[in-house]
Amino acid sequence: MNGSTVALLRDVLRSEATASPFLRDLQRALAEPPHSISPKYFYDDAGSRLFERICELPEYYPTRTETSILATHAADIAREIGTGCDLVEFGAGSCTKVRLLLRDLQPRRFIPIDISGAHLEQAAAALEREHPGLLVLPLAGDYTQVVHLPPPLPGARRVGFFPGSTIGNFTPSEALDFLRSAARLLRGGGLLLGADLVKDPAVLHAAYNDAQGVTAEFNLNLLARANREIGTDFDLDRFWHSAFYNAAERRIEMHLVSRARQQVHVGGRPYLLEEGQALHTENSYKFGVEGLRRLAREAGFTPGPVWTDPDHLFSVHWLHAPD
Ligand code: AVJ
Repeated sequence: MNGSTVALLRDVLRSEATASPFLRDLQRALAEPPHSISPKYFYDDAGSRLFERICELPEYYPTRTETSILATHAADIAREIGTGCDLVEFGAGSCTKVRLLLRDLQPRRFIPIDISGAHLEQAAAALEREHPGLLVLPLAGDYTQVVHLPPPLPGARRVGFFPGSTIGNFTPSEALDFLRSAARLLRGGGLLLGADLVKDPAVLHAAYNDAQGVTAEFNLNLLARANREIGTDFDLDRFWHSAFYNAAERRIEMHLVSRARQQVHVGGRPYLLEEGQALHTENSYKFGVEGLRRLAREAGFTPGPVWTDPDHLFSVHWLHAPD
C-alpha cells in the first residue's frame, strides 16, 4: 500500500468510528435529557457472560422459573404449536431454553438471532453437534431492527420464540410495534412468548440487586465496554449501580449514578456529570397475564393457552398469528 492509500484507509476507519451507533447513542444520552441509552449495549461478549451469571443467581428467579415452565409443559406446548415448524428465536443468547423444546417440538429448522455474534456462533455450533439432523442458521444482528429472514421452508409454519421476558425491555408502544411486526412475520404460525409477571416489589428488588453484585457489574459493563470499544475514559469506581421498582410504570429501572461531579470524554468530546446524575440503562417491564393477552390481541395475535408456575412468578404464552 502506498502512503495515500493508507491515509484514505485511515479516513474511512475514522469516519466509521464516529459512525458507531454506540458512540452516537452514548453522546446523545450524556448531552441531553432523558439521559438514557438502550440496554442492547450491555451485550458484548463480557456482558453476555455476565448475563449468564445473573441467570444462575439465587435471587434472579425469571430464568429458573421459565425453564421449569418450559420443561414441565414441553409436550403440551408442542401439541399446541405442532411439529415440523420453521423456528426463529429473537435474542437467542446461548440457545439454552430452546433445548427444552426440541425433542417434543421437532422443528425442521432453527434460526437463532442475536446481537452478540461470536457468542451466537459458538452456541449454534454446539446445538448442531447435539442435534444432528437439525438445520441451524444463526443470524447475527439486532432483532429490534427490520429482520431479513431466509425464505420460509415450503410447507413449514413459521414460529417465533421470544423467551426471558426480553419483551419487558421495550416501552409499551415499542412492545406493540414489535408484536405487530412479529404477527406479520409469523403469519399462519405464531409466537411463544415469555413474560415476567407483576409481583411483590421486594422480590423484584432482590432480583436486580443481588448480594454478589453481578447485576451491578453487568450494569457497569456498559461503561467498561465503552472504554474498550470507543475509547472513553469512564472510571467505573465513580459510578453506583441503581435498580428499583417503579410501581406506577410497572417496571424495574436500572441506572448508573455518578458518585461525584466529574468530566468524561466520549468521542473526544467532554461531558460534565453532576454528583448524583443518572444514566438510565434499562427498563424491565412486568406484566399481568390478562394485560399481556390484551396487548397481543391489539397487535393482531389470537392468544392461546398460557402456562405459569405455581407461585405465579412468570408466564409463557402461545400467541397464534392468523393468516
Ligand atoms: C434479559 C431483559 C429479560 O430484564 O430481567 C437482568 C435483563 N437486567 N438483570 C431482565 C437483566 C438486569 C433481563 N432481560
